[in-house]
Amino acid sequence: MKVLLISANTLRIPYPVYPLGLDYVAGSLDSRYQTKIVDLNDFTSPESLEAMIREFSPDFAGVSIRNIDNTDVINCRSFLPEYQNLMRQIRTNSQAKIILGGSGFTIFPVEFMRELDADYGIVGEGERLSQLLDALEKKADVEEIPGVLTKEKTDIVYEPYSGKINRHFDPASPHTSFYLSYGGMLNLQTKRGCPFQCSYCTYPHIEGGRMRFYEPREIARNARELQDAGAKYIFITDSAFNASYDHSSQVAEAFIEAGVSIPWGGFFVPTVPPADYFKRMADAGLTHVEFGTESLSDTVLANLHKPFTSSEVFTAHQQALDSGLHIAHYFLLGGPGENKQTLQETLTGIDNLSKAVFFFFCGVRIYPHTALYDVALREGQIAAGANILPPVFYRSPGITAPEIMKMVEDKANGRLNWLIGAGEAKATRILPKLYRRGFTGPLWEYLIQ
Ligand code: B12
Ligand code: SF4
Repeated sequence: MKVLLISANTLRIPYPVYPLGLDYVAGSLDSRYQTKIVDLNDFTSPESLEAMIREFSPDFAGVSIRNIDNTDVINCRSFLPEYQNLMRQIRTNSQAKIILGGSGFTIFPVEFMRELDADYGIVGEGERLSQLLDALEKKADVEEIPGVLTKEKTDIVYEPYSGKINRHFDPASPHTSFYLSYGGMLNLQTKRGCPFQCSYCTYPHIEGGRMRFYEPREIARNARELQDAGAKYIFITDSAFNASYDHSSQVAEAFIEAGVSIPWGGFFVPTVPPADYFKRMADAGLTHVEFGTESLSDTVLANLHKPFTSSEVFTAHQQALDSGLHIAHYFLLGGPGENKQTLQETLTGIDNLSKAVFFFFCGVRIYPHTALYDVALREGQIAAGANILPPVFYRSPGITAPEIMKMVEDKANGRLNWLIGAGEAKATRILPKLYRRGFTGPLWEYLIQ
């Protein structure tokens, strides 16, 4: 049996992202299957992709759907037409049964099954592919497998995967070379799940609300593999790396023991860390901290169900700064309770966050399975059962999106370290040039003033 796993994500903003999920999917399949991972970033023309599909002649094609759109309220771009095109290419060049999966798919499984007319889908963790293929081979009932969808079965059983999780990383694969030559960034997961319940966030739904940790020494071994393959930077993809201070500290210690010497970064919650936490992280190679701050108004933070207040943000920021780290804060403006006054509190509060980059998203996307979805439903902003695959953003009665933009732009006053929207314009202009010149890592630190 031949299984072709395709990463369909060609977005290069802010930089191309190594398809980590497919390493795990491939790692779950045993040697009975001839498995090949391909990445659309690696193909220079549609013809070369089609020729590869014909030549490999897969029995099954697993398509990884990561991004739905760029989640930019101002300049929104959907990737659905590209996925539809890929489906046509697979269908016309092979007899493969097509199986969808990935984080974007997991948010809107029924919608994607319909829009892409796929044969099967797997919601959540792709390790279940081996169970699905097994069942198909034995002509058993696939609908019994949690997370599996068919053309007929559209009700979904969400259940975290409890079997063995194994990453298959191939340093010699063509797509690994692509990422090494374009920014040098590879990625790593240290656990799955987020224990917090921020009202707008999809992560606990995608990965589960309970943290499931990988063994720190095993993660450090994986990190060494990436380093030995030539990675110049590692992004830790956990929903929030410091959601467990214990586990993240153990990972950092294991990095030191394993001789991981390349820089790394990830998403952090701006809660107050234990003494010396950031210092110990920096000793283990952490260079970039990306805080999911969202607001500096305590009213808005409470409405978004964030697990911290603004004063904790200032403390966490200072400790990271004192440890010599590069810091970015993400802001999500326009949620429930946002008005001119709360926005002003946020913009004024930013004056206390020295030497950082600020990413502003001026509209909160409504996703299913979130508390915000229920708020929007109650407020009549969306109708029950409405198709929200084309993005719908929450509208705060207290302020409009153009008013938010104007206030942020006025305060930004052209400063380079204030990036509004997905930052596509600035990123498209600057980043590819720097990567071509051999710069590596996320590079936003160059914007810090
Ligand atoms: C880390 C991360 C980032 C980092 C990535 C850094 C890096 N070098 O890796 C950064 C900050 C750069 C980033 C940027 C963006 N991101 Co992001 N990101 C994530 C995050 C938190 C984790 C992704 C990840 O790697 N997970 C770990 C791997 C192992 O899991 P996985 O890929 O999901 O794979 C598992 C399953 O999905 C499944 N699976 C995957 N593929 C397949 C295929 C098959 C066939 C099957 C059966 C199963 C399967 O099995 C895997 C193993 O269990 C997710 C949220 C989340 N918690 O999932 C958002 C997420 C993927 N990002 C999202 C978005 C929108 C973006 C941006 C477009 C934001 C922006 N406007 O700039 C950019 C796009 C960047 C790009 N070039 O694609 C969205 C995508 C959905 C959507 N709304 O469109 C997500 C889901 C968050 C959200 N808002 O809901 N992101
Ligand atoms: S926003 Fe961050 S901390 Fe909150 S639920 Fe999502 S991943 Fe967890």
